[in-house]
Amino acid sequence: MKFWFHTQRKILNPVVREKLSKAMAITRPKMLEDAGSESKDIVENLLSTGFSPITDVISEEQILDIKNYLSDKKMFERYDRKRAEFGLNDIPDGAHTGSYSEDVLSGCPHLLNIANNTKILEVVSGFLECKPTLSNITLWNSFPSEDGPRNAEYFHRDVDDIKFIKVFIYLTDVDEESGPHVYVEGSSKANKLLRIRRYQDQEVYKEFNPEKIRVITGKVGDAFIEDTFGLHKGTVVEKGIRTVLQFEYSMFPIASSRYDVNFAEDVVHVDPYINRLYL
Ligand SMILES: O=C(O)CCC(=O)C(=O)O
Repeated sequence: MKFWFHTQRKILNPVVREKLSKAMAITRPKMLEDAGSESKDIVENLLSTGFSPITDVISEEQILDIKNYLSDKKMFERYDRKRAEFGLNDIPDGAHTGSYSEDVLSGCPHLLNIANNTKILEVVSGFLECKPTLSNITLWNSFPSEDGPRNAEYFHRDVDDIKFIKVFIYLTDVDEESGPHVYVEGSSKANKLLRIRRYQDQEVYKEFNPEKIRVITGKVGDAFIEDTFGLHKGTVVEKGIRTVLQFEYSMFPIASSRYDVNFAEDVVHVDPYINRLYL
């Protein structure tokens, strides 16, 4: 798994990545059900811009249950796992993010159900051209901070597999001040700013039409699906707490995820191949 992960990270030309992913898709199991027209439209959007909203993937009750469950759980700083864990009532100074561990998430209601939403799986399999592998489940808070951007609050590309896609679900209202996600439409196919590193805003604005830089605000429960090989970032939160649930789907397992936890909920109803890393 590690060998493949590091090999594909050396292949950064989008055309070569696309050709290789198509060849790889032939070796993967296929999705047998035909996708609905809404899902097909979303796939078209993803292929042309790298981004699409996706509606009706989570219910109000599910959000309430998830928040209730997480209310007394500890978090870790997403990009500094060695720091002491903390709760929502004792967020340390300087923390930008608080992420829940795989152990905590494995007991959280509904997550596997939502990850297996029919529309999501239709879109993801259409995009990947094979049966997807659910390869990461993340849920984190972003906190207000005054010391400028850090880590994923700079533009960057994810290079997790030869082809992969992420679903983001806002679990709080997100306006311009609450750290909206930002995506550069068309950048997943652009042959520039390809090195794996963080980019300053000015570098991105110099290379891409500012009209293509999409700031994604939304209400609690709003969701979007994104090819995060394209340039993207979170923004620094000025006010409030932004909570995001994220699922990643790829062709192969990804080396940065932990797969030693069992999300036992609803196992009867989900596809054993798609969910094999979490069951
Ligand atoms: O916080 C955000 O919106 C950005 C997250 C991100 O970069 C990622 O999950 O790949």
